[in-house]
Amino acid sequence: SPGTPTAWWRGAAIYQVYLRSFADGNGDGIGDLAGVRSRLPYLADLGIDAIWFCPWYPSPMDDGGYDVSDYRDIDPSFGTLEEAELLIAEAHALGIRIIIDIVPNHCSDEHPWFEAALAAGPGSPERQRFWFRPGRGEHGELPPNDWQSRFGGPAWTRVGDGEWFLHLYSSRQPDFNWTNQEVHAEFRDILRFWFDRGIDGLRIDVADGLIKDPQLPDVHGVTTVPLPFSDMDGVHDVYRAWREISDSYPGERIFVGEMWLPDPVRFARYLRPDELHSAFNFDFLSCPWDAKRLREVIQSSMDSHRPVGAPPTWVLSNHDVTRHVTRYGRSGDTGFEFADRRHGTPVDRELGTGRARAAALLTMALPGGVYVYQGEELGLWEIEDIPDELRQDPVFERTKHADPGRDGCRVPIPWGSAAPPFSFGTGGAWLPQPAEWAAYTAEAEAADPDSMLSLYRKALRIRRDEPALGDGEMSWVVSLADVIAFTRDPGFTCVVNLGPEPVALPRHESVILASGPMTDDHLPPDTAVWLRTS
Ligand code: TEU
Ligand code: CA
Repeated sequence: SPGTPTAWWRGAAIYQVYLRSFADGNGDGIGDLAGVRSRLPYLADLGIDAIWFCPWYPSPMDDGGYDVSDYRDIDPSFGTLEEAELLIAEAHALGIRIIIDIVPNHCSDEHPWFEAALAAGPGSPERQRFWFRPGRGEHGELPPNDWQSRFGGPAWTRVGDGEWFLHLYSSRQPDFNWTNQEVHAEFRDILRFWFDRGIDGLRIDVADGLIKDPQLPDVHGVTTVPLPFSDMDGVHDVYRAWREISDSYPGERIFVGEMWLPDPVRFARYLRPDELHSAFNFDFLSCPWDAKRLREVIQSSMDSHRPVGAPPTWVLSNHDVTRHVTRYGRSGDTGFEFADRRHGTPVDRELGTGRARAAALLTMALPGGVYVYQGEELGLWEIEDIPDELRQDPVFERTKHADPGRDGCRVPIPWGSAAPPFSFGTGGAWLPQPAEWAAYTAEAEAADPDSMLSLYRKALRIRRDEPALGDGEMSWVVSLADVIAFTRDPGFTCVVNLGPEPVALPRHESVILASGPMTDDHLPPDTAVWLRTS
């Protein structure tokens, strides 16, 4: 079923924890489960409904844990399985649900299956769990096809015996072969393993991946759909089988898909009642701060989700993209593009912060669920001046430094104190934090009623108690071209001014919350307001 109308996830505020950057409990400079457990009261206080953990499994950490070597355990740098179970119980006691990441498209080159495949050699059943192929060219010295890794360079790497294996991401992330039934059975068992441990949902990494056209045809540089490695029909069979498993557990255990698909109708096919419950809507990540464009992406999400009965979700930032304070503070166009992180383009941080505050109220007022990426509630910005030798993201190396990678949005969270590591832990932080963060620690912001943290706390709590917000419908209010205005029933209006001049507020009974100061019933530029209307 698509869930009862009141199912918890339909309007949930879900907080994303990038574990190694969240809080360090043992002083080794890397975030861990002990750190999260110590900060659960902070998260409960923030007013979120669930936490989504980026991968916490054993991993050589070539791609921050998205290279999994054991799907049934916890990386020792993060803690133990027992600790994860304690964390799940403690979160539940605070009314917080737990979603974990699952990475079914690929594993680590240190996964026992891949090690076995290397040892067993060409033609072995072990190799058939992955995509091993002979190369092209006279001596097999060329990759089997022209597919490119999403981290740059060919999607194939050659092994000692001359065969090549496929990896859509780094060469340390071999792609599973989902034509092999052992892969299907293995993942179904992994799902049960974690549902049995009490998790409330799974975020599916590269959910449009998994299935490849077994002919492995060249794409000749085409990057638009349909592609032989994305959004193939067979992937829906996988999720129908997975949904039977989640539905067999009590409570609403959910799947959240990560699909980067340009076509909203094909996107919504994953959200059918017997497949995934929900998926990340990434439209805001590439949409400039422009009323017309934002209205269009909002409308298109509403239109594509309605026929399948799934609520949309709203995402402003995550661990893969430039933080939105920075995106919105870029001069000129404020769109975002992966391949063009535009480090060095001037950023007006005050402007970006004001817009980020308004965007928070906008997304939290829209129908459906909302994601909060750790640190966005503190108004953190992208750290662009990380020295090259400290950068960790494989994107940086694979693109030969053309793309600085994603470290700038993964800098460890400042919790308190006046100097790095800002109580992230007692032993430093795995990426350098800027001195300016002294004014952006959770502790400093908690004491300031005008801080981003105070805004998020108020907004998330109002959102949780306000019957008009979360799942449901909205109606646009006809307004000025630079203004976004809509109502939610009963009696709630959200207005966002994206233009250069203050605008008069519509008729209202009271102001519930504003993202910045207002003057004489006028909404200043780059400001949002929630109104009680009748
Ligand atoms: O990302 C999927 C993805 O295709 C992009 O978000 C990718 O990170 C980007 O193209 C790189 O510049 C997911 C995870 O969110 C990401 O962190 C992982 O690196 C990736 O899968 C591989 O597991
Ligand atoms: Ca640690």
